[in-house]
Amino acid sequence: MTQVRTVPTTPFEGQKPGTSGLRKKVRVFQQSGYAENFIQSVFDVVERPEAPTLVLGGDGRFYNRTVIQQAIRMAAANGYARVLVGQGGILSTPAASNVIRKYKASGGLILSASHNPGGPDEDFGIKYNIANGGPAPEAVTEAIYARTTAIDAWRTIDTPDIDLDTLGSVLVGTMTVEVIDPVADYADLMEELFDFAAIRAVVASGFTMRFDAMSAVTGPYASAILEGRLGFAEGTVVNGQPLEDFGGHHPDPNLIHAKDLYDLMMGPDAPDLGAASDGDGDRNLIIGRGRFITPSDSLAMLAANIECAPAYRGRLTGIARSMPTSAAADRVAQALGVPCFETPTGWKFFGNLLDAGMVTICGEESAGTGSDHVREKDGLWAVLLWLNILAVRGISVDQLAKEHWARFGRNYYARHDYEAVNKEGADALMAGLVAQLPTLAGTVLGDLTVAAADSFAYTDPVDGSVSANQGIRVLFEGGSRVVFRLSGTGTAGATLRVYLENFVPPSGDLDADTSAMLAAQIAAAEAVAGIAGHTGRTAPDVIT
Ligand code: VG1
Ligand code: CO
Repeated sequence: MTQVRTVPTTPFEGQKPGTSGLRKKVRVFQQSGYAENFIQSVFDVVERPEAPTLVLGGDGRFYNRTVIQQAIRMAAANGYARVLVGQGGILSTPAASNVIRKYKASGGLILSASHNPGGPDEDFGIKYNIANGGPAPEAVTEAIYARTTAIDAWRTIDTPDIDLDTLGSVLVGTMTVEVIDPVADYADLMEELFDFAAIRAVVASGFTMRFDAMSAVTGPYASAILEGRLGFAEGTVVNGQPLEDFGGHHPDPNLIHAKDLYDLMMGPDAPDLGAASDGDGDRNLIIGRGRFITPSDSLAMLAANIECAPAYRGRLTGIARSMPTSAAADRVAQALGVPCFETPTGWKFFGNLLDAGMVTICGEESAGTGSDHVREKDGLWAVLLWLNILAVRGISVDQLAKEHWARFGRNYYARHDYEAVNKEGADALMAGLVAQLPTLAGTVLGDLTVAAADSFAYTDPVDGSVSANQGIRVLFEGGSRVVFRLSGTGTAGATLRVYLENFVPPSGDLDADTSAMLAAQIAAAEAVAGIAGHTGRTAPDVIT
């Protein structure tokens, strides 16, 4: 048997997983032993049965292959019986979640920094998912972090890199490594969930779309499903080749980084549907001809129409949304007579609700939507559900949106991001808000009066665990609100997110300009938080 080699090490500071795994600059990960310390810490603390299987894959960004090869050697030295790795080291985040569940793996390592840019000077990340296919819950990430602060050795075996590009099995020590097709299982799952025949029929009768894969991981998935199985014309998928640096762009599907798509959809040559996904394939952007759909609205509209999709017919048990996500979904839940849960930001908080069958569909304002088919948000899934609904109902995105608002009212919504600001300033801003909390109710800020304000804390209804300090909520009389949070995925300084929401009932103006509808909330946010003073910024970097 191949000899296990134990390599002495000392802890690195700051190996604390954030909203979604450990994310750092590539240069940080390239320090000798950095990735190894973290991976060994995972292996040291996570639950594993006898002869466990590990799933391994990533979004194809720079440094992906290096860490995959090292993780295979370390898995062999740490008692894994089998590793399933995506061909070329590729697995989108939702596809990895599916593979973990389908092949009953004990967990998986997903190598991605998601929507963060890639390349030698940009970002890398490692995330561990548990046996249900979902992101490790906080108790597990905290145990991993604690282990990183005390680690003194990692284990490996000395064996050359395996061929990641050829499908099939090889032995690494006594462990089997199977290089699997990253797309096939996922595409099969999508075909089980949705009415592909109905979609094929509208495509054949002239329905068109553009899917921008942003040179990230969804290219091969989108090509196989949209052009391959559904019959969309060749060229429907653009930027479909995964690149190590995403072509120098941020693989973040929003109106800034997917501006070409947005411009196309607002212009005279717009296809029926425009969509995009992020670095690791778990986010989605939906734009109809002349009509952008906010992710919060998308969740509500998908939930309201989920009966159109065969796999969901008659089985919507509940809806969950992250706290900063608009309350549009709450109104749908109420109308359908199912509960709506409000969780902290990050997909890991949906896992228990999904496992317990308490919710069927979940979403976040950050362009994440998903269901109980896997335990991650799923970009292409959301696009396919939209296609399924449009095909079955025979209406446009714009018509569907207008009909939805006429029934439920409209939650005008925007998020303002102040990126890479000074950390001390951002912390001071948040501390200033916390200090004001006891006296904010009743305060008049311009046209608005504060009804209540708090620091959001969540008690998981399944296991009772409590997560405090999940963002500051300022709720105004009349139902509008402002939420403040610091990002847990950034790798430089701090990123302040300000979430703005204003509800208009069906009798109100349903087709107004979003920034005009949020002007009072924007002014109130500045007045209460002193954003310019604390960050030195007079305008956000990104508005989504
Ligand atoms: C952001 C989003 C959050 C999302 C997370 C991971 O986190 O706000 O909703 O779950 O990214 O998404 P934060 O802490 O930066 O606000 V992904 O697609 O980057 O894995
Ligand atoms: Co992502």
